[in-house]
Amino acid sequence: MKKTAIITGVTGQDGAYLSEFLLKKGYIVHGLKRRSSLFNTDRIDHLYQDPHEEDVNFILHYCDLTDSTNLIRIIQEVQPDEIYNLAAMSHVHVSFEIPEYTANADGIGTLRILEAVRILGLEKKTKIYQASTSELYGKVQEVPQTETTPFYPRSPYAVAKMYAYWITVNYREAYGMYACNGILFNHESPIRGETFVTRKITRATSRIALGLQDKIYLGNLDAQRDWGHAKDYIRMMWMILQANEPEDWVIATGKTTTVRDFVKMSFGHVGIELEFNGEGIKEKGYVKACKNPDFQIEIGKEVVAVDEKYFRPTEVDLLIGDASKAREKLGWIPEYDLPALIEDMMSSDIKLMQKQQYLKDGGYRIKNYFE
Ligand code: NDP
Ligand code: GDR
Repeated sequence: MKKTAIITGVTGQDGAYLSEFLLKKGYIVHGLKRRSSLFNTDRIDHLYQDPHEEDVNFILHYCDLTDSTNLIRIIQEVQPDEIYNLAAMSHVHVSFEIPEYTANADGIGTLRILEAVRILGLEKKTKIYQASTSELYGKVQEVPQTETTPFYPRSPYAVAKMYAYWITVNYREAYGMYACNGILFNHESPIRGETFVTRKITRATSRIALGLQDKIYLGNLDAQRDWGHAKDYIRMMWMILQANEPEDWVIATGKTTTVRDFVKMSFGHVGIELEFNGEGIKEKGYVKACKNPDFQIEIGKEVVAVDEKYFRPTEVDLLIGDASKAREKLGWIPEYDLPALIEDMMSSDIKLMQKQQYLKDGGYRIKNYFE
């Protein structure tokens, strides 16, 4: 018998990688996507199977975490062995703009899934993975952060995720459900959303190197993050649900890097050396040297500037995780370090931007509707 899994947030970065991973393991995967006015399935188009064919293993359903009725109906229909709750309004800065929606989707949305499983009497059948986050640690209480480090959330996103974390623990303890939190530190990839800082940097670096853009504006360059590769982290989501006991797990690389150094490494990847001068919002990054003959970039050119609008009302300054428990008990070993992650993201974005350059050189431009 094939195992059946539901993945919420299937159109997101992790949803796409996890779908491919589970399909390769022989699962039947039911992906839940919310309605949008355009197709937004780019990340999973390569997995699409025509529902009219026989033996379809990848099935998409419309679903929104703010609507418990659709969750109950789909879970009843599918009777899943595993549910991976990856759907969320996942942007920390944006959560300050839409705090109520964030609480509803990220916090109460998790409750809706747990409660649907309980209402349907699937407590002993269905295992649940909750996408918890290092943002729970927020204001630094302890370094490195482990499963026992106290939480101090610093954004509406993190507060909503804190509710989701504890309601998952509560349903496990109250109803004996196999429900677990993966406390995942930042994980990135070539398909990371374009407004998260790493992808924003690798896209802009590629465009600047190719002469398509002059500079990038960023916020807090001093923030430190423990960045890993999404491919390593989604493998761990699956391992968490295969463990003997339901528990909560930290997943991290154990190394931290500033945003500034991530910028330098990305430019370094294409042979462009940067130097930074100035402080706070006056800080700027300049081209110091260019060792790559493919890129005609002027020495001394200002390519990085700070814009206050990217600062958050409350910031998380330093994240660095200790994943010893996952390493020792589940044998998790990440395959990517930060240089390998940057290599993967930069090679992908350079190719993507070369396509844009080709179109630009060919005279293509987007026209207005009324032209
Ligand atoms: P993404 O932002 O790439 O994907 C989020 C997914 O959730 C998208 O498919 C999105 O749909 C969907 N979604 C958003 N709101 C709703 C809603 N109301 N109902 C149904 N679906 C919704 O996030 P990631 O893949 O990076 O992260 C996956 C999960 O892990 C998230 O919960 C995130 O908070 C958490 N997390 C992520 C970390 C990271 O570093 N990536 C680290 C720790 C935790 P659409 O495509 O339509 O927008
Ligand atoms: P984060 O990721 O908030 O850690 O949440 P993000 O990449 O948005 O920010 C990381 C750090 O970079 C600083 N920063 C900027 N951030 C963005 N987005 N844009 C900028 O221009 C910029 N300049 C500096 C930020 O201030 C921050 O300190 C991610 C999400 O995936 C969450 O869903 C997840 O839970 C956590 O990671 C772990």
